[in-house]
Amino acid sequence: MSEPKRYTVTSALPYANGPLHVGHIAGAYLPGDIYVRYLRLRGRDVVYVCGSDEHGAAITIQAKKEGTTPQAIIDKYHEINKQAFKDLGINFDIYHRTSSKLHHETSSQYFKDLYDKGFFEERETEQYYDDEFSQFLADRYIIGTCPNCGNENAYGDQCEKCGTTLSPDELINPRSMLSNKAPVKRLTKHWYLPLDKQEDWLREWIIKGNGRNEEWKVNVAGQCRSWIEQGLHPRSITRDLDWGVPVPLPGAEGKVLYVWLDAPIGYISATKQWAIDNNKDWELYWKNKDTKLVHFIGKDNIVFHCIIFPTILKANNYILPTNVPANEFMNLEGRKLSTSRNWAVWVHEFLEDFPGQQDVLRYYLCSNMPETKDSEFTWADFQARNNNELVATLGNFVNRVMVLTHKYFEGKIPDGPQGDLKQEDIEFVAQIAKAYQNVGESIEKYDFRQAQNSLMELARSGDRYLGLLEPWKLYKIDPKRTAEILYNGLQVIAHLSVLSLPFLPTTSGKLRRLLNLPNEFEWNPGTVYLPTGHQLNQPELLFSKVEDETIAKQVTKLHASQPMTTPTEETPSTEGIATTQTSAYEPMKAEIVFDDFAKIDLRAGTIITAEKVEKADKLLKFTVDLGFEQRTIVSGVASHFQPETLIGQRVSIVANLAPRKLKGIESQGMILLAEDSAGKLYFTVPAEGTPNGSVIR
Ligand code: B3M
Ligand code: ZN
Repeated sequence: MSEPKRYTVTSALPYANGPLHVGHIAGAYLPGDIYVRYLRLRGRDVVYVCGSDEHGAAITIQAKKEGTTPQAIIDKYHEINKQAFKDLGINFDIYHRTSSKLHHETSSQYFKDLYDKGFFEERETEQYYDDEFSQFLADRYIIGTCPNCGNENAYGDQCEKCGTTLSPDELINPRSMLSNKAPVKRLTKHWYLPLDKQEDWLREWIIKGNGRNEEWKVNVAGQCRSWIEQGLHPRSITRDLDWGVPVPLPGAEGKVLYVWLDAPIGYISATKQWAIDNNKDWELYWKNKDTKLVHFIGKDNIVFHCIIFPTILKANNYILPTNVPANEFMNLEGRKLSTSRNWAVWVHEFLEDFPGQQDVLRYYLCSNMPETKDSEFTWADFQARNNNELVATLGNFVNRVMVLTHKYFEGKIPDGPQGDLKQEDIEFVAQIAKAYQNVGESIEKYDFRQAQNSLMELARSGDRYLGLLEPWKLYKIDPKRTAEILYNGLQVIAHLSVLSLPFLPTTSGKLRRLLNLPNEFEWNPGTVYLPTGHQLNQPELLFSKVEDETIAKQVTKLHASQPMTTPTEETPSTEGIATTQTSAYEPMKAEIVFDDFAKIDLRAGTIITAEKVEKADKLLKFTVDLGFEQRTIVSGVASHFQPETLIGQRVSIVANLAPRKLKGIESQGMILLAEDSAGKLYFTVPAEGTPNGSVIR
């Protein structure tokens, strides 16, 4: 595509069944927001749409859990999430709702148009039914064992443990989410999307890339390829449910559109509402071939955005996505983020605990975005990034220049260099153009971590420039040179205020205020924002240090949020919904003979020292007393335990494991830990009184 005339950018519509956590933000919202803010900065025509996904079993099941109605659930979480996005500076043009009248009309008409074209197949099949609750059991209403990984609590549409997309018939030992009983089968009629007939063009478009004008990320292309290569099958796009968009056909009472059919159409209805509110033509944003469509999502939504939605877009002559830059997942302190297990950093709680520090969260999530592989949120890393990068580099550079300009030049922009420029000035000023180029190129490649790093590189070069020339020592002997250095520093700060806008919008605004500049930006390294004589405002700190106590509090809060006995799987347990006591056990390993076992030397011991390993988030270093000797053992458990609580802990260890070096420390053995299916760790403790060094066999 030559330069697109306009952009339609979407971020996945979050289910309005719970609050947002940092994993959601890092996955689909922060990258979308950075991308859109950047496009705007460059003067492009963009609409950025999002909204609440308010249909499907995700909502009705949550309503049962909270003992209320689906309507109450969506009203509650729609508001909470809309506010959280706003407070975090995620700047949608519209945050719509799929329960709105306009969306119901739009998705219903969309279905109707495809139906009239004969696009669907109608089938009567036997489906699972709960006699006790008189309800068909689709999607999350049916649970059973995943045929892929053995997880006993996989849903009828997906196994959350291994990520496989499933259909109810694939579940082993299916049971009803409502009664916890084995379901019966009943005949019911549904409409199917014949994906098998779409295979040819999907192959051309996705696998060969013909007709696409951007490379897709490997994780995205790979998932699509494996779907297509396993053979596409017709998929039912209606459900027997009383919550959703009714199927607009005679004889379809009690049936609604499948949530994954109606939700992506939510992007279109959101655009329509925005167009009505802003006097725009929505069709240009969805049907004009000069429009570039980009979907920001998490990896669990790939097939819906790359295969199913494009199929129905194409059938109604809409444009297809140019790119679907899906992210992987972000984990938290060594475990999978989980809403139902309350293992999360909630956005609204973060903003309460760290008021006004939304940019710090944005910065940390961007620097750690799971772009090509899963990443890890740790509070220690959050603190380090804030203290070492935002405070010590960006904040420090800006503050030093501001303070010195006030001290020496009454807060007015002093005279810049005249005539022949010094080499260090040429090199420093050249960093501005380089930063524009690198930030722009990386964002256009959806490489947001790298883009933010290029922004910080400009701040780092500012810090180095000051460190090298030390204007605070120079003023007495050479005020003219001091003026030049500060002049250059100030020009760089002005450009930092532009380049930081996509990533750190609040900070960008603060910088504009400090510099006494209006919020009018140009994407141009040559723009001189600060002429000599321009008056600055008083200096103010941009960022503040996050103290150890603050971090310790957050870690404690996270662990305190865990129930005493961790539920084993994502199984709700409230009235009306069956509780399952079954747990997901790891499959057994292959049989071994006694001699295999006899090779392992297991001993009882006691931890006598425990400390963190520097520059390794996950590692703890222990000294273990084995009676006859003491051993150093390094173990990857730092996110599970506070080292100081482990002194005196009895342990069982593998004493004859070949030594291994971890972060330069030789680990002489292994501590045995049990892990439950939720990822929680437990020491395997020798019985009280067992002397250190005793052999375990
Ligand atoms: N609500 C699934 C999810 O939150 C779904 C996304 C819809 S995007 C059209 O993961
Ligand atoms: Zn599975």
